[in-house]
Amino acid sequence: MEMVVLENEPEVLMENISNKGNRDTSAAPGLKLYRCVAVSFGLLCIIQVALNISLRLSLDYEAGTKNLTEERDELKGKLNDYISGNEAKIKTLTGERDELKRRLDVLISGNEGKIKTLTGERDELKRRLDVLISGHGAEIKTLTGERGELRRRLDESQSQQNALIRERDELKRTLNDFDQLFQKGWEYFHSSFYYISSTEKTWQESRDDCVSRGANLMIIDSQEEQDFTRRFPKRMWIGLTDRAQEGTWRWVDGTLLQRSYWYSGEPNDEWGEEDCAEINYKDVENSWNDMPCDRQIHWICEKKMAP
Ligand code: 2F8
Ligand code: CA
Repeated sequence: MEMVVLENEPEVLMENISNKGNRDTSAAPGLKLYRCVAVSFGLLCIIQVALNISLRLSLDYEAGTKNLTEERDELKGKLNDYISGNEAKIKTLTGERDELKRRLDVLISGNEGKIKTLTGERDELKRRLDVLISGHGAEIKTLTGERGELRRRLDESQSQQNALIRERDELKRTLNDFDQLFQKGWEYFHSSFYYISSTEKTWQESRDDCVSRGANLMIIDSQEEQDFTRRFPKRMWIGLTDRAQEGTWRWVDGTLLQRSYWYSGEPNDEWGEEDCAEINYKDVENSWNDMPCDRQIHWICEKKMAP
């Protein structure tokens, strides 16, 4: 019977191929057998692979476990070596600790009474202080207020004292300045110092000299100052000029001339070249004259002091 099947197999196969996938298995028992063999072979392969993997894993695990065990044993050995090498030290330290504990206990038990007494005294003092504070609340409040007021007044007088010190120092400096100027021959009048030269220079040179002395040529802006100039019987340059613009007279600080004291007929700009002002006619109140700036005469400087 089987022989018949095998003999017919090529024909069956051909028939199956010509049927192009016809699922009627009853018509191809040989194909069924092939399939069984193929499936079994495949399963065997899978089982083989699974066996290989599990064998590999088992070997790795064993090796890992072995390593860990070896490491643990090595560490144990090292720890034992360390302990045996430091045993004496550990023993000494433990002994010392126990001795200290014992002495502390003795100390505490020997001073228990003292500690109790001190605690009691402290509590009593606290209690008495509380009684004192509560009994004198108003008094304490008043005293605190007074202390605050005294502090405030103290601060106030301190700052007043500081201000006085500053003022004193400023006055000292001023006094020193005054002293120096008097010694150098300056005259004091109405919050200004005046210097009357003993030599003669042009208007510009005179002005430069005043500046080098920390001053400038005199600016006359009051009747009193004009009268003051008459004390000096000299022809003197003052700080007035119309050099910048003919006919517009300005003081050396840049201000325009307001009240003037020109002598009668002045300023006349004689020869068209008189651009600087002098005190000339000392016998009269209106004593000013315009003069060529390059003429050499005396001059008067003014240094204003703080009023
Ligand atoms: O008469 C006034 C006249 O006198 C002199 O000139 C002759 C003055 N000049 C000099 O002193 C250089 C003028 O300024 C003055 O106006
Ligand atoms: Ca003149």
